[in-house]
Amino acid sequence: MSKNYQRYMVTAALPYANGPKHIGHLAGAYIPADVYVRYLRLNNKDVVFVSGSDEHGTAIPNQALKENTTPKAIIDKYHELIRDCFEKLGMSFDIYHRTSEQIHHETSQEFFLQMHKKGLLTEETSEQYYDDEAKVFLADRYIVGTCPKCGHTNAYGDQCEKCGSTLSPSELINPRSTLSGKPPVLRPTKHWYLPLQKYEGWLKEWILVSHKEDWRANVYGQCKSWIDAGLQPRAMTRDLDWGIKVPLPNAEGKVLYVWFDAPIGYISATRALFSELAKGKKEFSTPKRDFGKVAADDWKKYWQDEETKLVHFIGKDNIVFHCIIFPIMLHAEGEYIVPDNVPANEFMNLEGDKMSTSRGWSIEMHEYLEDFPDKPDVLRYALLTNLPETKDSEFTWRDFQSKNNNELVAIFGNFVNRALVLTQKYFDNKIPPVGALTEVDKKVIAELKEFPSRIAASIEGYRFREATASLMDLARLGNKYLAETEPWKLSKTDMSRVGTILNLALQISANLAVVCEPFLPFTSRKLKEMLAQGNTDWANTGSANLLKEGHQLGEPKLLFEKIEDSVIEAQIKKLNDKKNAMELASTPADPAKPEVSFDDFSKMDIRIGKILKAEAVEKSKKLLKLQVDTGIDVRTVMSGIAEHFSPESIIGKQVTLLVNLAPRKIMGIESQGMILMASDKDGKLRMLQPSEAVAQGSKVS
Ligand code: B3M
Ligand code: ZN
Repeated sequence: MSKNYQRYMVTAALPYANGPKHIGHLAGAYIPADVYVRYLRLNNKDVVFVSGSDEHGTAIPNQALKENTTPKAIIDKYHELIRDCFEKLGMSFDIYHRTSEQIHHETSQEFFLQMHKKGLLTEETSEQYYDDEAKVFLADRYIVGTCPKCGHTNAYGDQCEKCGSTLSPSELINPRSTLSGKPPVLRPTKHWYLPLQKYEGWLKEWILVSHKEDWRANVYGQCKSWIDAGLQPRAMTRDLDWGIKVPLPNAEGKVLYVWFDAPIGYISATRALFSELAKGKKEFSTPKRDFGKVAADDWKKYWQDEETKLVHFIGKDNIVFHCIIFPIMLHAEGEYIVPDNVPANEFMNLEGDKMSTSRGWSIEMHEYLEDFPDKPDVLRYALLTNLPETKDSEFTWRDFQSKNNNELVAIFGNFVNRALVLTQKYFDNKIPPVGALTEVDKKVIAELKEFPSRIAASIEGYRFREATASLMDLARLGNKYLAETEPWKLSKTDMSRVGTILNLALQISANLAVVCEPFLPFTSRKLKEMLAQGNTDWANTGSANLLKEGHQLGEPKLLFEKIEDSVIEAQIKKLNDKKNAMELASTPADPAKPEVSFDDFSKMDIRIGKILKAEAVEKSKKLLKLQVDTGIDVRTVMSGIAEHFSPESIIGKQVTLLVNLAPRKIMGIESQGMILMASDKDGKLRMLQPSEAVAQGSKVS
């Protein structure tokens, strides 16, 4: 902030292409980054905005295993899904790249080689877990065992998902490989390490001294505790068959550590962008920017020139990589600049619980877009007003509804609509002239003038929540102005006064159309159409003279629409249903009972019978009294299924029953056998029936 930079390089974390991404990710990195960049572009700043898919690391082959397909199929599928969602939500990346691209492999390998050549990496051999049967070294995620902290029997080598502890594979009790199920063995393996501790002095000066004031407290605090705890050498390579090959001889089977290559992905994305621009292949999205002739090498200005302000937008779980490890790489390599700021967000919870795709407690971007395809801005707004900038925040569907109905509709939309509809009614849809100004008018003009710089200061200080609140205050100002001046009451008596009021209201609307663009880009476009307004720079806003007298307006339309309770209730139900279904799918089946002999088993006489009669049993919620034709006889069976089946629904159905179970009295009635049912993990019962009807009394064996 202190320095006046010539250009900006803005990055948003590269999401793993191993699954859909949820709205917590949007709130963490993407929406704030997009607001920032759109704001810079409105100020005609030279800015490049990149993101893309992180397609390496064990997350990808892991998911391939789960979906029974190849890593390549996984990255292709999820890259496309995520890219498409981002586009529909208005993320204005100049390029959304992929780390599987050739140019990225080359860039990362060159980077690694350069560090190697400069002697910045050390080679060390250590003992790591190896699967003798699968013949591979096991990444932490491929080792499971008993958690030493809580006793959970399925903890991963890097983390126990039950108690949340961070673990290392050697801490697991009874470790076993997820590939073969066998206990892994320790084997020596060689890797290349980055001695982070050597850069402690530089880091202290750079972060702890230089950025004490301008970095967020949460980011600064995390960095400080890492540095204070003392840094250790960190392996920059892995034994894995999915990733970027280590470009050295004798490095068979070794790939670059995903956190080595992923951040370099920002650089390769920029390279790819400029190589396309240089070929004239791609339109640069910065409006009004004169590039002159772009050379493929121009990417270097954005990464290697001190006059560039580099800003990384990320979530808090990525802080150490973006504030410590990657900057050390950039600094050590020698040619590169380091970030000016890393405005990382905390997490956004959902309806009182942590957001999690794997537990089904999430709103995935594509799920939102399927249900609200015409409302990208409503989500942007609901998230922006609730960003976890200083602490974890929470998304609720009720809050989403209220932000839409009580703010976007009732304030923003209502104000603009009144101004436009009245102008259409009284002034033939043309901007009326301004007459003599009253005190109220002068006050509103003075207040309007303040807004753009106030919002700008918030954005430049990475306080996007505050910026969004000010944006809504500008709409509020307009609403209040109309409420105070009541032009609809003056149409009979003082048309020139009505004209002045509407002129000013439309000037405020035109300001809103520009200033809301970073936050609500789709609304901005719509509003500009309604006002028949061209592009205006941020610098020219704050003026009550954006639209000239006599200017012909477009058709007024509604900017936002009310969201009904039923829609919100359906979303809450959908969320709960998804979680329950996921829980069911991930609950392991009960372990097997102790072994029995064939003789034991063959003592049981199991038959197919037909239910002839079924009736409720007085004073019992659980029991039904059944008459069953067993083929041998017709008998009475008392069955505890009343909570799962109504009597009418099972009459005439075939069932499986144990016919030689000793009779016993239940609620005073003798039960002569037992109906067999499948009980699901949630306790729900389902009938066991032959796939086609068979004669009553058919044996089951
Ligand atoms: N893919 C982790 C994540 O998606 C990682 C970020 C890389 S940023 C260079 O949160
Ligand atoms: Zn545990």
